[in-house]
Amino acid sequence: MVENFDEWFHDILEQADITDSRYPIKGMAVWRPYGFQIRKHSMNIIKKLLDKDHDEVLFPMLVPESELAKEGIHVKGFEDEVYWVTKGGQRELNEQLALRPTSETAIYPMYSLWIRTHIDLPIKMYQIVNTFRYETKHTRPLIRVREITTFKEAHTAHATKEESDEQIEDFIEMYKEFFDDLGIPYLISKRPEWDKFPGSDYTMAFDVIMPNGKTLQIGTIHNLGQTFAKTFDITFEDKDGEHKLVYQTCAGVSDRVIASLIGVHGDDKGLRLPPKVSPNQVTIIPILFKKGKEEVLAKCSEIKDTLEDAGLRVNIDDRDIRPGKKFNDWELKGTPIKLELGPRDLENNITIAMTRDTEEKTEIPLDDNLADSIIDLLNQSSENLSSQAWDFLNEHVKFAHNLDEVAELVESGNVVKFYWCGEEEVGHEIEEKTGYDVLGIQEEVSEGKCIASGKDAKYVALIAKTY
Ligand code: PR8
Repeated sequence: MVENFDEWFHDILEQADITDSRYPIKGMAVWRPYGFQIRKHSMNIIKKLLDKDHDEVLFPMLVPESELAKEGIHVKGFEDEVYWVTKGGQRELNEQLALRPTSETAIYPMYSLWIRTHIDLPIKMYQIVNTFRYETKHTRPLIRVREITTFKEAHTAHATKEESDEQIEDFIEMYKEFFDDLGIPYLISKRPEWDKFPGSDYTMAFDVIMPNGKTLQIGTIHNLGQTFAKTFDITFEDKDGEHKLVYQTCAGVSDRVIASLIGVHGDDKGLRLPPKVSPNQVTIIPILFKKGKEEVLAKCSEIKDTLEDAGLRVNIDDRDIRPGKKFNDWELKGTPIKLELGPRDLENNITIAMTRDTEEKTEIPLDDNLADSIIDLLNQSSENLSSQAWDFLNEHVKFAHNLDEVAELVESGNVVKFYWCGEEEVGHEIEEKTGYDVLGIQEEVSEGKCIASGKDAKYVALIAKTY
């Protein structure tokens, strides 16, 4: 899998019924039922986190050209990626309409209408929608798509700079909680100037290391300062009676969350899904013979009811095919626990639980503690997937003292930390010489020399091969 991760990833999406890329538009795929459920459970986690202090909204998908064009730097960043609607039926439109590549220019003109005084602040809103980006780099399902089907975007406005800085910290904590829940390990860094979100003051990003050593950006948090407030005239009357511009932030995750979930936990046999997002947390596989068939099936239903009453998602695979084939199928689909029940188990009043993460078999008595025993196994499975993934990430972050070492370490599948003077030109030089991308700054330092300029280092930064 590690040897050819991209092929593995492409195949598993089709084999495990996640998405179907045969849809006849490049960069746009269909979510199939199994994939849709993984997506739904994952989004429910982030929705729950956001619902604590954000309001969910829904803005139109089309943005008038005049609004999109207002913020110069922002539109420059997206001009090559926008899809345009130019006709309504046979008629040319008076003004062409953009399919939102992101929704700042749809949302902020309305913020300008809604925000009047300090009482209206802070505003914290989010939506989960599809956005469109005409990506020119090689498209890949879930990783680089032209229709981002699962775009969670949050947009906040505040009275003071301090509050907006706190909001950035809050988003970082929220994303940590979200990715921790999915067992997805991450590196957090401040993007270099040349890679920040168009129109932002600065960008904080979460990256994961995929099994082949390439990093994938899985979440971004942008401090927008007052740039958009100036452009869209978002002002409020403060307590002192003065009219002031708001400070803004926004934060986004995309389909890449699902890509990383699949990538970091999967193995040669297929998916390994964390119980929280697995469509089925327990799959019951009856072992049927002519004799005792009805009794076994009845017991399977009873077990299903018991586990469902305890709040678990359970299915019975009673397809008329060999049990071996069922085990393989559910291994591929990554169901966390398979429960096997045959006539002999029924006689002994036990079931055999097989956990996908460890591939261990445990005999579980069919008594009043059944649900508790299963829940224990599921919790262990979550923890185990998460700790395996974190171990992998931690083992693949190395420190390099010179550019040769950077190349050596990145080529053997690592993300590399290095001392950097922080100068933009030197950053570009490092990227050009190595052919890799500077992810961002991890921490400020007062020791060490820059690996490219030899000047005093200001930062420890990260460099990697990226998606
Ligand atoms: C914003 N505005 O838009 P961002 N396929 C899959 N995922 C993608 C793609 C793509 N083609 N392009 C970007 N992403 C801000 C924040 C509202 C919300 C992912 O930010 O441009 C990025 O990796 O950084 C990122 O995690 C997220 O979408 C937000 O995109």
